[in-house]
Amino acid sequence: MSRSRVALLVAAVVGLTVLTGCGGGTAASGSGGGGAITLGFAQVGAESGWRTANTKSIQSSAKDAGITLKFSDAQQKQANQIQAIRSYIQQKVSVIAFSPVVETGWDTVLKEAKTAGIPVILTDRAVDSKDTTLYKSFLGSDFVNEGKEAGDWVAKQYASATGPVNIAVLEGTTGSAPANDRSKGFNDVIKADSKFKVVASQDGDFTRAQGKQVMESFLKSQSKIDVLFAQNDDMGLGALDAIQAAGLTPGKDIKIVTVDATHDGMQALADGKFNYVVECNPLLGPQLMDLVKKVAAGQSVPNRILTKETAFDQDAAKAALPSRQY
Ligand code: GZL
Repeated sequence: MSRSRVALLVAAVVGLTVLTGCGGGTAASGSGGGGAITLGFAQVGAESGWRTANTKSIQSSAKDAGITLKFSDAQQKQANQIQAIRSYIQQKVSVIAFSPVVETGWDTVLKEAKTAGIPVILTDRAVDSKDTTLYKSFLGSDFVNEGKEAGDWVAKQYASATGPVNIAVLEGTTGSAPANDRSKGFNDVIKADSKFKVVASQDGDFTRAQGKQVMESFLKSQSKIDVLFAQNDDMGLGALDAIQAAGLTPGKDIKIVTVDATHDGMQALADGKFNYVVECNPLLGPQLMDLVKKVAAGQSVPNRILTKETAFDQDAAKAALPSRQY
């Protein structure tokens, strides 16, 4: 073979190596080949301080992880979340993640994602699908334990009371995992002692406006409320307005226990308007992005990852507030 043909052959081999080496190959959109990852995230909405912190965590973590984020706000409507998931399937994203606004009604769209070969990760809230192959993992809190913590605090506060102790409950969004499970955890504790009477319980949709409106109706219909269990800070903060408008002192005339530990909730606790707050950590972004990378690379991941959380009384809130991230 002539020198010039050998030179051409060598150049062609080197060129091919350089192309393959620097490009890392043309990975499929699933990024199994280590290419860019695109995450489609269908968020519940923007209903509360917790949700705002959760969204910020997801958006900033995706950026830090070099993951391209497609993000949608469903305004707390399941149909919008399903529509967003379908659009992510059509766009052939690498991974889909979402916080299901309610527990039921997901099997069909999750089967569509599975058929399309797009892995799904649940964050924050769970689904009631019996087929656990429809999603790779659940990352979030133990809502039953959060409800139990709130119930345990009430039981401790009124251990020496003879009762009746009248309790009002501002429930989260009907059908949502946090509402279902916080109610279960709370009721499992208080049903053990007949002095505890749930005299009013209603959906406040996790928002301040609804929390205020429902608390106003409770105060009109109930002659005596000793304790308010608000299943998130925002409904509790809305209830404060109603309680004060009725000439009552929150934290004293009506003891208030909530869940989330957002900044405004912790401030109300430090100010003595709330009495106890159970933490529910919204900062799921970093853990979610680690999961997305592993799932995109076809690695196996735990099917349930629970976040670490605590609870605060008024003194603990005063100490913790300066260093809180949300
Ligand atoms: C809990 C989350 C709940 C929060 C509310 O993980 O789903 O939804 O407790 C939020 O504040 O609206």
